[in-house]
Amino acid sequence: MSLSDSIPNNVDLGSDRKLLRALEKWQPNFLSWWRDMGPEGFQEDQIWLRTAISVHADGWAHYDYVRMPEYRWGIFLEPQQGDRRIGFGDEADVKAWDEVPGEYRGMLRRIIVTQADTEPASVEQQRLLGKTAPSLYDLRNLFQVNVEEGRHLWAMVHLLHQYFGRDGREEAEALLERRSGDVDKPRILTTFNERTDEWLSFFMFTMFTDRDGKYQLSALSESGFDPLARCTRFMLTEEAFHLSVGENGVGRVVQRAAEATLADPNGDARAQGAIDLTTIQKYINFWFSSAVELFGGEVSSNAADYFATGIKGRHHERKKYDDHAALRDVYALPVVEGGRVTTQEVPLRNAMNEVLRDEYVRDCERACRRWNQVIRKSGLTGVALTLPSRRFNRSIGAYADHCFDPAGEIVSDAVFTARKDDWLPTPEDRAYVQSLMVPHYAPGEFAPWIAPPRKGVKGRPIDFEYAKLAAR
Ligand code: BYC
Ligand code: FE
Ligand code: FE
Repeated sequence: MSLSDSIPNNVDLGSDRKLLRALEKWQPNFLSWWRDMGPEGFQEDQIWLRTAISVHADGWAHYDYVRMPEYRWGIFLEPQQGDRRIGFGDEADVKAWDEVPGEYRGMLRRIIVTQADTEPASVEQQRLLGKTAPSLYDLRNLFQVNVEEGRHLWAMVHLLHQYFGRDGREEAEALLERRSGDVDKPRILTTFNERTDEWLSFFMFTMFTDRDGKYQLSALSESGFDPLARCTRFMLTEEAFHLSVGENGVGRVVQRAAEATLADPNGDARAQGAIDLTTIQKYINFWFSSAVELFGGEVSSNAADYFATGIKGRHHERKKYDDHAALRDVYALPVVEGGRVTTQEVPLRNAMNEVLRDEYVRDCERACRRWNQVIRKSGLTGVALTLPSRRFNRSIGAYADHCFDPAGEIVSDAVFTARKDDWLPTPEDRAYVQSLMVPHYAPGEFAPWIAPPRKGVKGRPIDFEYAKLAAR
């Protein structure tokens, strides 16, 4: 890879003049999008960031101060493995594709565009958060996530440019034209149009929504389209950090909530300037139910087609499964019949969205157990956080036409409406959380609603100057 290239890469861009020119034409549009829609008010400041400069274990995490518009967004793919075979579906064991097979072009383009669209969307959703960062440490983590989502956009745009010709280039332009939350040109998936303009939602988003990203990327990293597999595999190494920001961030808010509840004579965390566990639970209910939608319908012929064609596999398809055809088995799916929940057997291939959602839910349950450990350690007893049922508060898929309580039991519309404010954040809850959003920019200082992390970034102390901010 050559760092002197205008676009850092390990895909030998220099030898493909046409592709390089196309990407160099897209680059100023990306930068102009970044200036308009990236972190507002911090573009000139020096932020201590990690930059990927190669895919090797020692090279992909290079830390230094940079101004974000000067971040080196590069194109990196995991190296090609000699003779890679398609891992699943009807063409299992056939040689993996280095080019897009004509008959799957539409499907592949659609998946890549959907994946790509989420990356800039999240940057747009988070663009105002720097103004209210609870600490320099958190500010730096936010911007690290943002520049890496920008790099993920680059990674997907490279695939569109290299493998999809003219319509790929058009899709790449359109990715810079849609806007999160815009009524006329919204982002593709609903969650990416939700407001994420305070930090509790940011931590929930990186916990729950980025985690959907992990499982979607993992499924794509099994793809028979080798460039997509190699590209998403490298994205996953960066994604791990986003997930830790979310999981630890929620954990730190939970820790403060528990400590404040204990410290207050009336057990009122809000009176101590913290966020109460009841409100945190409602945010979990909201963001978890929003993120589980991202896996698509429980019964999906799209998912069956993606699997059959070898485009999108299961999480750890090669490592974890023996039967890569998935034609014999069925999936026992809870469905509503005659007003109650019963089980229906669905051919496994049609249930692939649900199989992936199962992995995701298990991972979220693990995180929730960790947060409950934080509560127990604080000494607070008799309270615990729970994940809602995946049936709760759905508007896509098999459960969308019915109301469920957080435990997953069917309830009437009237009961749901009556209890909604107990289950989901109210305008008053949101206003309270918003009222706490006051910036803390002195090194080592933290907002009173969040506990400091256990350790800093890359061996640096917690009070390290993670950003050199101009006076403001
Ligand atoms: N919102 O067969 P169905 C990330 C549509 S996050 C709106 O049930 P399918 C990140 C669907 O398109 C990961 N529409 O679903 C995180 C279809 O439309 P048509 C992003 C939705 O196709 C944080 C219809 O409903 N990556 O990386 O099997 C920060 C029926 O579809 C939604 C991917 O998603 C929805 N939630 O699965 C930064 C991977 N769900 O055909 C980044 C790529 C479904 O009726 N995407 N629909 O017009 C996919 O693999 C699939 O498109 C989905 C949907 C899993 C999303
Ligand atoms: Fe991403
Ligand atoms: Fe991410």
